[in-house]
Amino acid sequence: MSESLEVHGVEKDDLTLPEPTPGHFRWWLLHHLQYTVGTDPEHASRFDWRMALSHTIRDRAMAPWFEATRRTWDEDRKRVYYLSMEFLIGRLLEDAAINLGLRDVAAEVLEGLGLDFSEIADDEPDAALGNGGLGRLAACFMESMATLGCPGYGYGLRYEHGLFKQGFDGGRQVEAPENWLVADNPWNFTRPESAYQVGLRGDVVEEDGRSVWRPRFQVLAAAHDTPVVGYRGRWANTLRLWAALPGAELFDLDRFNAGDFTAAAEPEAWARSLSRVLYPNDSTDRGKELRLTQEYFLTSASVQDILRRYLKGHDELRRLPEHVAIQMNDTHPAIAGPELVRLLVDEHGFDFAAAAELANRVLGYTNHTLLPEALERWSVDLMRKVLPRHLQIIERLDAHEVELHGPRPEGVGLIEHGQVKMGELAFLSSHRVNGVSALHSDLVRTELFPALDARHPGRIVNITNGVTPRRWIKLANPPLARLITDTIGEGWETDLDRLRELEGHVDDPSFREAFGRTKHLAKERFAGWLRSEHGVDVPVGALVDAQVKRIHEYKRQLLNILWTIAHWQRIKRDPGAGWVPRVKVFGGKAAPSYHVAKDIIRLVNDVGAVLNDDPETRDLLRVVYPPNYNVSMAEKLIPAADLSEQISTAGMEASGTGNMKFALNGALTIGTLDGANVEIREQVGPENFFLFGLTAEEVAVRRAEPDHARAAIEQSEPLRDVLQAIAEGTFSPEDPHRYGGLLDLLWNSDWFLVASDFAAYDAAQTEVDRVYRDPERWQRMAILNVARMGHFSSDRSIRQYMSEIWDIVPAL
Ligand code: 26V
Repeated sequence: MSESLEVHGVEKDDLTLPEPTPGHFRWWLLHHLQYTVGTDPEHASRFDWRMALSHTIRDRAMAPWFEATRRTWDEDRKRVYYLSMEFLIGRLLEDAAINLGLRDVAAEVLEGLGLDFSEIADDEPDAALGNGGLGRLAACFMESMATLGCPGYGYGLRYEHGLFKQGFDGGRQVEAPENWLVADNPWNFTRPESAYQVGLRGDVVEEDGRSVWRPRFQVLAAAHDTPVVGYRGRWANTLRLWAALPGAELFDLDRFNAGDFTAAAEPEAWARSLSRVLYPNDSTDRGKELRLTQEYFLTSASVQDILRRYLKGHDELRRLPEHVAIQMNDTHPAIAGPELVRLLVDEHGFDFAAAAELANRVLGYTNHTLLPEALERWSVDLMRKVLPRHLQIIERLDAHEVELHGPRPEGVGLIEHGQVKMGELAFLSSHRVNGVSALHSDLVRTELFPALDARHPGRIVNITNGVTPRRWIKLANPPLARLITDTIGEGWETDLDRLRELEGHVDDPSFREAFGRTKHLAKERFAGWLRSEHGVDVPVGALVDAQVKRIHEYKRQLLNILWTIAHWQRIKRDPGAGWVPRVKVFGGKAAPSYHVAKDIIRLVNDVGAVLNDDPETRDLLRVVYPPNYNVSMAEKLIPAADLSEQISTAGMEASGTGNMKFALNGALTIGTLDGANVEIREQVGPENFFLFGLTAEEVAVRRAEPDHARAAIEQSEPLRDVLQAIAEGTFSPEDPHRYGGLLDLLWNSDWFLVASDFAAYDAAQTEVDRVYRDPERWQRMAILNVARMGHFSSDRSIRQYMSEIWDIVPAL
């Protein structure tokens, strides 16, 4: 750790940049191109220009960044620390440019140089440091905290390889490593002065009646910071990502000198592996030592950093909760409870009960899933091997809870069947536990933690997710953003409830025409991208129907593609029946070891190949599945969509956030009563939402009925025809039994109730077509969706976290 040096005579004004007029911006850009990037304008590549542009914009983030840090110190403000294994931030350049108010001047200056802003921005790799919803939520939250002036730090891992790149080979998913860091990352600030030792393994010895952990290895956590600027550039927070480096003792110089280079490098490679790659599973992953070690590495480095920062300004750790809130994004950092207790007891002389109480007042836990296979459990043996001291503390915490609250029923403890249950640990370690939509929070209370809820009433609260309107309207959909500003004035970007004012314009013909144009522009842009990037043409003017998200049985992409087949069969039977032309867009990755999900991907591609090639139907129905769905693809697709598929089995999708992005951009939802769909429907009005399917309660009842799948299939002729076509090899003529496994699941178990919901889904889709044939009506519904989605701004979510969990007031 290196101390800062004393300097004299530096005034605040010494750091002030001139107003970003086009003239100055141009000068600055050319300056960076030559003196930072080291190229001259005649030879600069797209990459060089992107670097120069990023530096030019990044410079403007420094003033708010320093200012926010200074104010937080000077005013001794409480800070929140958001611990997350994932931050799915996507590209940063345009986002920063918009928030700093530099997007237009940058575009103008570039144009003067014969360059195009979007082309340069498109050169940036998408930082895919997350799997899906949980990671993207963390990114939206970081942006909202900065916009509201909530002093906050995101803590995560600096994965060398983000989520794998998805390709298709004969319709099958193939995975390739992702390499976002090979080129320079202009948003990174390496902080060599902030590095921590993270101990692993070893044993615990008793010394003078105290437990002392003697770790066998030390891995070094090195900080890499990215500024996160809020809208209008008034505040910036830090996203701090840890890279794992070998501690000095891990390099065996003697061995190296003896010529055994490979063996000497082995422990080093092991240390670096902790931040090498993001785990690509988004549900099942148990008993993997590397994963547990990664989780502890993130948590320990972060908690050490938090305490160091606190102790720089305070000496009384007992008052930690007045100054520090730590939010655990799912159970992945749930070792934070034991880690904080360990540091307080072993290094700061606290007694156990006081440490446990303090930790509880600091920590909060957000649950993002009820799927049993996604609830983390680690074997006691593994825990003993990797984190022996933490295992002791977990056992103490478990006993301590009984001391405080009395004996408890079977199945409530932290350790069961030789496994440590991280959900229960996170629950007991936290003063607040939150679900991410109203329905989900109810289920957390009644299904997941009923006994703990009874012992700790009031601990579970709901905070419905949200998304940032800066990225998901302003950046992704500039024509819509402009129309909104032209109609209701500025300010809606940070006060999204103001979108309601659009309702007054819903019958205004000129507004409606302009609204229609924004959708049309977005569709053209998306179609252009499909053509240039993927070489596929789609019919213009067709209804764009999209389902993009991780491929999971519970999300029911299978239901969507089965219906697509049924629709195709109907068109073929009566091609002249006035069908609404549709483009079915699929997007999403499957975990590499999730075989059923991979079969579904292949089926979608196989079906697409046949349908898109059918001259009778191709103008009326098309299936597209561009590979490698990521944040940047979402930014292009979502504004273009007419219909948003949110069709999970009720009770299984915790919230969804894609559902919010689509509705905010004027897509209508076809969906079940699941996750935040319930609240979206309430907000936009049931008449502006295509609802279908069993409710969560009905799902439970239906599942218990023997042979429910077979019964449902036998009742639906269209579904039978679809299954028969698949079984006959219509979509895999060279391999007719390819989908035998999927069909068997459908007929004989159908846990996700695809068959039971098929008829209702079919009816809802028929209704979609009926309404779409009346463009006035459709458009009215779309406008009302936009106007009534203000509730789902992540600013609202963050304000709720601040008041209901963190006890922090915004600085702005
Ligand atoms: C679990 C695991 C398990 C081991 C390997 C890596 C890994 C990565 C992520 C997860 C958690 C998946 C939970 C998740 O992403 N939940 C989603 O959270 C969204 C934000 O709250 C919510 O909108 C989605 O409905 C929910 O599925």
